[in-house]
Amino acid sequence: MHKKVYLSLGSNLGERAANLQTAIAEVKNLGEMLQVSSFYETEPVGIMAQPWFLNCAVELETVKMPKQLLAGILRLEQEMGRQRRGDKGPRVIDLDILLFGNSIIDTGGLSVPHPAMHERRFVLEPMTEIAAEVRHPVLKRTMRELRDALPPGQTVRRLP
Ligand code: PH2
Ligand code: MG
Ligand code: MG
Repeated sequence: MHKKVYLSLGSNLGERAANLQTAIAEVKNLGEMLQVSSFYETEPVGIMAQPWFLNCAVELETVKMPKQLLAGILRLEQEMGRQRRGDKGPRVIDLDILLFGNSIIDTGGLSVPHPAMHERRFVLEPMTEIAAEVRHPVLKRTMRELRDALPPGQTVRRLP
């Protein structure tokens, strides 16, 4: 079965835009890329004392199962030199599964929808750009509604 999947991509180490471009090119091996958002320069959320991120979101159509897709993503992060130190510090590349069709998944190592996506402007701005009317399967709100409901803060600037 073909499923529509949304991923969030982020980088705040090295050549951030080139890192996103490399990851986008590699994600094309995991399915058919349907949409890529603009890149956004975003204030760090969580640990503030780290460089600003570039973030984007992509829409992918895939026949992979969620765990297979996750394995492909983790392999790509490793190939791009991601150091996992068990923290939320700076990273060359981070790819997160936001939505996997309408699936609700909560198994060891994979939670979909991404448990924090509805709180993050760096996710919801690019998602509103490419998937404004797509509905969160748990919260039953669209990406635009979730974005509009965010409290002020979390600076996000769309790059030209
Ligand atoms: N990722 C995090 C934690 N904080 N902040 C921004 N702006 N962008 C991110 O991608 C990001 C973050 C954990 O993965
Ligand atoms: Mg993340
Ligand atoms: Mg991640």
